[in-house]
Amino acid sequence: MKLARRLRDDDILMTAWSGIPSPELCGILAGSGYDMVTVDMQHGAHAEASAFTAALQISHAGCPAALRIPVGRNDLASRALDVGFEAVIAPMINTVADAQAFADAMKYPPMGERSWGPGQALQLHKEHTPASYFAAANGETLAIAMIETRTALAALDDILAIGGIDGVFVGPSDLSISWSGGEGVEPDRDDMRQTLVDVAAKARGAGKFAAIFAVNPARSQEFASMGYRIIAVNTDTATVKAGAKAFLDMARG
Ligand code: 3PY
Ligand code: MG
Repeated sequence: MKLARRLRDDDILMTAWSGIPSPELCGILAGSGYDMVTVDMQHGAHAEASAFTAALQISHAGCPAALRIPVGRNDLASRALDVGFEAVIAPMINTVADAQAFADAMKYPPMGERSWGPGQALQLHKEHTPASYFAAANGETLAIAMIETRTALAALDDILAIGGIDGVFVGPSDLSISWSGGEGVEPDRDDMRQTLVDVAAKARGAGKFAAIFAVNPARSQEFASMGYRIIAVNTDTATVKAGAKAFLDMARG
């Protein structure tokens, strides 16, 4: 599967972020030059039907698909892999126990407790027989734990030490809420910058990768130079609005 290979090659992947529950729009984003498309069931409006159909549209456009599950929905993490998503992003992983439960849902024994049934995944990833999928899945499908509170930062080393966790994903908006003790949302706070550098370095030191959400797409190269390997370039809603504004500005002269 593509995503794990590209991360092993140390590529920098820009992901689209889909909250509008349209599989067709996901297919359009997948064909627009992004390296991957992430479907968001935490804050996005996707239900299972739109998310699972989006996995087909994204894959048919030749792009890897990731799913962000709602908080604690590890049952959906396993299903996401069964329908062909290559990665699952779990929000609000604050403790080693949170991370271990997520990893267990994502990995087949002996590493974890994932149950067998990758029906649609085998349709999408035709390079695999059932036997080769079973042998490869723990290495090729990615469990990504979101680090977005001070509690999670304190547990980061232990979360990174879990075999079934492949990478960590910084959510700077939630982190800024926790950082400020609930004073407000300020994802681009200067005083979080060194912590962002440290998270990427710790992930690499543990042989894992780091990802981050760029509310401001102009910060993407800065995040890449810190060592982040997956960068979410704002949301589909922001993307559509920016495109509409650019076209209208052009049309109105
Ligand atoms: C955050 O910044 O909190 C996120 O979850 C990004 O999606
Ligand atoms: Mg968040």
